[in-house]
Amino acid sequence: VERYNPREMEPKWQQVWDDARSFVASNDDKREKYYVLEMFPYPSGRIHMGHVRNYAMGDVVARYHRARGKNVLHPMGWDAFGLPAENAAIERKTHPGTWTRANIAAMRTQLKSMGLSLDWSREIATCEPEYYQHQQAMFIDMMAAGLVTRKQSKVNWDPVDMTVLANEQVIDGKGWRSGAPVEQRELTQWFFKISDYAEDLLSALDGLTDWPEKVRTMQRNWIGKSEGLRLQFELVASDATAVQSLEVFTTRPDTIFGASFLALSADHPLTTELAKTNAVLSEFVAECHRQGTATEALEKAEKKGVFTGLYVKHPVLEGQTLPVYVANFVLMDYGTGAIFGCPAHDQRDLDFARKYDLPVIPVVLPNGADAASFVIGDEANVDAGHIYNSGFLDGLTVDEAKKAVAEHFAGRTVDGKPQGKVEVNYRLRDWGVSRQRYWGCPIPVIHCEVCGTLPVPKKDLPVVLPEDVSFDKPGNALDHHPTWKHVNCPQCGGAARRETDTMDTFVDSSWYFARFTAPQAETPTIPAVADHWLPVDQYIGGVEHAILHLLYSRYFTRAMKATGHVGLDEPFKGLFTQGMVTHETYKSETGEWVNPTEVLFDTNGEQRTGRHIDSGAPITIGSVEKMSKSKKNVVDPDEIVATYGADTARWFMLSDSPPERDFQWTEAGVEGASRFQQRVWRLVGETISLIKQSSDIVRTADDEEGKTLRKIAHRAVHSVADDIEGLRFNRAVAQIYELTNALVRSAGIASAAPASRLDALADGVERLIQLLAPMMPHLAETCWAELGKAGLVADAPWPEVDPALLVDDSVTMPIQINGKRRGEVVVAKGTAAADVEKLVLSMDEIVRILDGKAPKKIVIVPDRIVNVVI
Ligand code: ANZ
Ligand code: ZN
Repeated sequence: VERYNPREMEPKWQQVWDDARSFVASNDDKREKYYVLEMFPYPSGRIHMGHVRNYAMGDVVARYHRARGKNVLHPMGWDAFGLPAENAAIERKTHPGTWTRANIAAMRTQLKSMGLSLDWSREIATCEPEYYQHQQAMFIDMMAAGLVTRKQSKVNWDPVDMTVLANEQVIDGKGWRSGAPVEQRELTQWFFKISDYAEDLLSALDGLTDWPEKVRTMQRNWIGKSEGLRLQFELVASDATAVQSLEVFTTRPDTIFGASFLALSADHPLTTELAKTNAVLSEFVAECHRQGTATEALEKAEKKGVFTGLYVKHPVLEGQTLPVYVANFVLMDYGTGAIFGCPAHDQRDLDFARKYDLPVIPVVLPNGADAASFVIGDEANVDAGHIYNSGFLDGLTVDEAKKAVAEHFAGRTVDGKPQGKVEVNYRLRDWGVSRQRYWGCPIPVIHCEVCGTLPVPKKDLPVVLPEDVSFDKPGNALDHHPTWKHVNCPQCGGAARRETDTMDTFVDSSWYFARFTAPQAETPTIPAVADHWLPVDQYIGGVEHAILHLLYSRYFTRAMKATGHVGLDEPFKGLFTQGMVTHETYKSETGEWVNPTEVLFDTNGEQRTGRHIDSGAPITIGSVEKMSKSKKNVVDPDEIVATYGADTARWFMLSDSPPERDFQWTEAGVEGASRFQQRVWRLVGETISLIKQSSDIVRTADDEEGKTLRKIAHRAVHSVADDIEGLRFNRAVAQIYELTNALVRSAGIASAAPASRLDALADGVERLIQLLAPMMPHLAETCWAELGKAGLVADAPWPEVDPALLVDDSVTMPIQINGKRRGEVVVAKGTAAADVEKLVLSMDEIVRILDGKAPKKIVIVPDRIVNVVI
């Protein structure tokens, strides 16, 4: 048989599917719907192996459910706005749009070469007005519904990129792209009031049972609900201020007897007041501002503070006072911007107390610990236990004490306010969506000095980005544009100014899955159509989006519901987060990273060494790392497709390690996948020639061999379906390998009794091709045609399974000849030794080994093993 040639067959089938519109989904199809979606790519220029893995998985799911008779929606688009386009424009002196659209074209070609069953008729790019005008319309609807607000807010300002950064874009106090130290600035920003939905977003997580628990936990922590107490502390009268009380928020009122100080945020109103006359304090406030508000930075920074000179009365210890500090780890926009510190039971408070020599009073005794000998060292004790050193709380559990303290303070007042008030707090902040960048969706708002801030009338949408922009000056090119922002006020007609902020690109990706349901509609969605397709049944993507993208999408879907664009809350029913693609790393003698294609390997026993392909210089083989340009350990999908074909790349990607784990790309692995492809091809060829040779033979019922093969095939169909539904692709692959082995063995012996075996073989091979079709679709299509089957395997229904054949009533018995394993035989459970003997002696392999001689002895342990001595 000729070798299978993927380079020839893959483009051919891609064209056939395209012409047949095989993967175009109809909005009015009566069959059950199935919506599978992979997170759409950012058009950076080229697809990488992470994309290949992501899309290969999604494609298996899509093709499988199509075979299962469902109306499958599997679309693709581009997350096309964002900073890299602007940076590229500056570097290459092109327009961000030119760069982005060229990248999209290149990546589309790459994706098409993978043979993905995508409905390209629904393709969208978020940078096109056809898309973002609807986002602008929804922004206006959200303004009208009170979901949007504009407020002054402290922002992380990147002085190099000249833009606001989200907290998670600040790493170690530096901008994630520029690496420049981030500054704090007060800016008026647009916000989506996501915090109004905090409780709903939290409680609905319980219903998302098809999501990884890990992701749900991350979202819970991000929303960060805490139940606590607002506590009033009475200030000891002072000349420095007229303020008489301070309010703190605590989640640990049970530790009140362990309090040793109060701390205010640098932005607390009292701090601001005191700093006016206190130079040390005002310098410290400035230092806090330089430090930033990113959670990560705060946690790492040394805990520091300044004593204000003020004291408060201890609320439960008559006659005692607590000093009031300003501390860098207290945030203004959480709780009340003030805390009481209990060093024994909070790590930050402990670090602070050690630095400023404040008392450390343990009040929670861990279960099993001894009160006399228990001490706090460098680690605060945050474990459960019983309260002690605490007057009326002694002996209570932490939870009991929390209640008791709340009750104790409930009836009292300080400074005319209730001394204690139970309160629920969320860590989730409102979503700041303003970005001072050009390449984003313009916020559709006009500022008029007379009428105020007004939405752009819908009839004037879209607010299109101007084409003629220059990036000579840093900052927002929209703001620098000579004419764009000047506009007449829609209300009074006077001179007004457009909003020049654009939306965070996370907004673009918060509803694209809904747009795919009606991508050409003149409204953002056609609600009935969106509600038909949504939720996405299976969403697949990287775990790096576990928090923001998924939370924003969940919020935005709620906002779309509130404004009548969809009728549901949760956009993604099933979520799967795949692991990363990794590769060995290589370094030259001079310590430079070397790409895998430049390395040749020598193996000497266990030892594997590398040398440079051109110079022969030794190369050090390093650790396995996530593929990254900086370490040069990337493998280019294009090269793999050109060398081995898309099916091989897909098969290898699916074959190894559970899909949620990291996947190590190896040259040996892809070679193995390629050999498997040829093996299937040969099997199909042999089967066809067997069928041809025996066309005049009258077929009879299956013999034992045939029966066994049928069972193996039916079982494979059953388990592969099960594994694909459970997204255990590596196990599905293993099942297919096993079936292939059985079929190859069977083909080798089928000629011995074609009348009673060929049917089972042919049927098994046909099933194999169908099982392969979601994973190696081009090879499957080629084999399907070769086998003379009508139509496309892409359209063929998933093979039926005969439940009777799934019952496990057979056993595999190894055959040993002179103590060496030489084969195996599958028989019905409990088959008598004499019958097994007959079967074994009739097997082709055994006949060949015996070479006409009779065996000296045969020992058979029923259901276990066959021993032949010759
Ligand atoms: C006293 C106390 C004693 C606290 C103790 C903790 C342990 P979660 O649970 O994350 O909501 N806190 C309150 N407001 C703060 C702010 N604006 N900036 C920084 N820290 C603040 O955290 C609530 C706890 O974090 C509160 O409970 C408070 O410290 C601190 F053994 O009060 B606790
Ligand atoms: Zn006006």
